[in-house]
Amino acid sequence: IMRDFSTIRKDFPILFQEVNDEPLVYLDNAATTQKPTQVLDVLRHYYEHDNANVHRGVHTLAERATADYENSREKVRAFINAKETAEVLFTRGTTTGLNWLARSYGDAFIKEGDEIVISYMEHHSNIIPWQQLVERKGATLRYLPLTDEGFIDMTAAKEIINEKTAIVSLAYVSNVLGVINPIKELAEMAHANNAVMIVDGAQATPHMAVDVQDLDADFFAFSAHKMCGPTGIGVLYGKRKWLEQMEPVEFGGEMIDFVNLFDSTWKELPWKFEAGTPNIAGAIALGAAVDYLNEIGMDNIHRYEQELVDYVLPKLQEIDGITTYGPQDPAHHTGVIAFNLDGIHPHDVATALDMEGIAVRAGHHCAQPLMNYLNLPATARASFYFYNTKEDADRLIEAIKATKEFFKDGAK
Ligand code: C6P
Repeated sequence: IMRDFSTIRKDFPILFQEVNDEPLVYLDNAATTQKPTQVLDVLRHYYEHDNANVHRGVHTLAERATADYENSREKVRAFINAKETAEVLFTRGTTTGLNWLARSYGDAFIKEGDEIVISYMEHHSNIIPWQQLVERKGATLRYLPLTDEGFIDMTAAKEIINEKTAIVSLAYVSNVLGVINPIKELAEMAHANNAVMIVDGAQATPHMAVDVQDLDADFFAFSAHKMCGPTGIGVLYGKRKWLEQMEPVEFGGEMIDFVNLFDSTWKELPWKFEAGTPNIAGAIALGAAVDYLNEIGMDNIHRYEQELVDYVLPKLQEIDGITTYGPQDPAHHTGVIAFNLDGIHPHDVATALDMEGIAVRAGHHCAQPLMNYLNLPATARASFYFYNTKEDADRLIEAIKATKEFFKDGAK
């Protein structure tokens, strides 16, 4: 049975507070989501009952911690439909996953003259590791252009992804434009040119069902904190055939098999990549977040968020002097909505909204190349999750209207 979205808020105690004497409306979910009691309880239970280091002790607590940690890996495997748990690496988050790839896959496979293809809508985490890699290797970084509504220009993509391409690395969902990129089709284009497809799943995994095999992604990175889990834990999925050929990025305890004086050997997958004491509690809580999301159902979450967008985007577009970025048709827009108000700096918009208890982000959203591409210094951004409601949307609309009035009067 489907959970009733109107009662789901009860799972998130943090939402029931006042900010600046107004009930909080949290619309900064693309930055990080809130955590339900179901996840917080697991975190607390772990530290109160099972806390021990993993993979080392023979004592009971260590066995429990290890079993829970590895059980969580299995939950994540099923959640993204990876073939085997050996392909699921725990990281600190999306940024760590992409950096590991640039170091490990990049060092092993990228040669001078190779081309790495990203797009203008990428987050800095999916730009800078590649800038650094091409500099080390004498390779070239290329950018896929976007259409006016923020879609990847697929005609240009057909030319830019070619026999020189070694890596295509793209966001599944943009953290600014709210578009979903056609990763499956782009993966086919990459593979037709013997390139690997890397997916930045940070803004997709929390909001829709992900199937890494169906996408035919070679690698897929995401963060727990954007999907009801804690900060400091994330996942890098990779096909076994690549992970086996790659060297670990970090070395030390937990990841070794034998250590001699002058050389060492590594454990098998996935542990060879997980040096040092991992974020055990975080991984277990991520497993709890996966359970929680599964109970609601990723398809239900996707559908519900789409209903919110169908409701709020047209109302936003009706406001005089507003510009919303990304697709103008709500059917093609996710719950990440960047916007600007004529003549008011986005930071002032965010501050004014905060005075009304509404949390949105303002700035470049870690996507400066995109801001330059769109000729914008910054935007405000409201981003929705499944615990937001139409009432939250109404509060946002009213507060934006009030902000406009305030600045209009203030300017007189
Ligand atoms: N975007 C936002 O407010 P980390 O920080 O490693 O968990 O995730 C990085 C990251 C990578 N790719 C995309 C598409 C992202 O949106 C993010 C994080 C947040 O938009 C914080 S900058």
